[in-house]
Amino acid sequence: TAQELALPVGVTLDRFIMASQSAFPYATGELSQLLRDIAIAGKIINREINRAGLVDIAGGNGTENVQGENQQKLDIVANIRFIRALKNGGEVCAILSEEEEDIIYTGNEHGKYVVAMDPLDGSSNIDVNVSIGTIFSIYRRVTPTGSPATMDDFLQGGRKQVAAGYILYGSSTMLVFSTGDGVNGFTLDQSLGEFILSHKNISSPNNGTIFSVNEGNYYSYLPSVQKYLDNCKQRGYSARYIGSLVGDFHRNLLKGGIYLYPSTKKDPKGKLRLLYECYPLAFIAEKSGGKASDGFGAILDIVPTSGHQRSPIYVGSAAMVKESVQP
Ligand code: P6P
Repeated sequence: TAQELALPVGVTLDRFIMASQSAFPYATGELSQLLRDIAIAGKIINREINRAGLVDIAGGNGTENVQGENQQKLDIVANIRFIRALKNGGEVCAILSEEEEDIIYTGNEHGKYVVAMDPLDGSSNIDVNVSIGTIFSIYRRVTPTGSPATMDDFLQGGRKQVAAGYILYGSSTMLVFSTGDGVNGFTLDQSLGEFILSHKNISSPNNGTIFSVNEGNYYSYLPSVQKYLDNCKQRGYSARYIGSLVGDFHRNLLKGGIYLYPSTKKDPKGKLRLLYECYPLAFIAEKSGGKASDGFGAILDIVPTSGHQRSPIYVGSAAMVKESVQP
């Protein structure tokens, strides 16, 4: 497998992809190219984010996205940049983005893949300089190449993802992804403009003492969730919640912990989106030894019915997720 490849920490993303590619002769290289295209978009968005304080693009621009949320200008910039990178790369025939209700056609009707993405999650944190992230999920299309993609290509279910991951724009910028064989993290070397393998074959601790949840919703949670949170506090666990999913998820992935966004009175189906937030992070969680549940079963086993549907999510260290969803 790619993990057995003698790839030392420090190799570039390109070198890693080429080595992994040779480990999978059947892979014809399109997915490799697609991952490179995502990395390119990440570098461009990283540059825009780092300028956000300097150029007047950080503030809200008055329009609303499909979520009814006030779009930050960087939301729009990130959405445009990702679409352009995937369009130019040629491997992707269609995109489903949090920022747009309908499928975005790239014109690459012979592209074998579709991508569901949240181009910039947690974008309300931009103005206050909190880490934000891009989340992506990749499927091989099921409709015939040469024809326009349909929602069938996006509603295949979490276990049909061929790859998924995120880019975290934090104290450093990291690309973390899996193609189904382990999870690897690459840190952007700004001086080289290269993603460098920094976290090889990430294994998420089976247990942890960090819980990430919006305590402000405590009285709106089910009694079973309240009981779990009470147990965390009685055990003296650390509460860590930065209001930015990718940042909270990534810290818990490395250190052990659980992120919960249960159903609330305001969001009875949960707040987070299944296709481009819950599925990709559940994929990363499971491929690194963790778990992801909607409170009833594995997130990846949820049968999707619409592109922007929401789901409750309990994701992170396996033992913590198991305990958190006990009735
Ligand atoms: P709340 C950001 O809007 C987001 O989608 C996630 O990044 C974050 O974890 C969550 O919502 C925060 O939601 O309701 O706690 O403010």
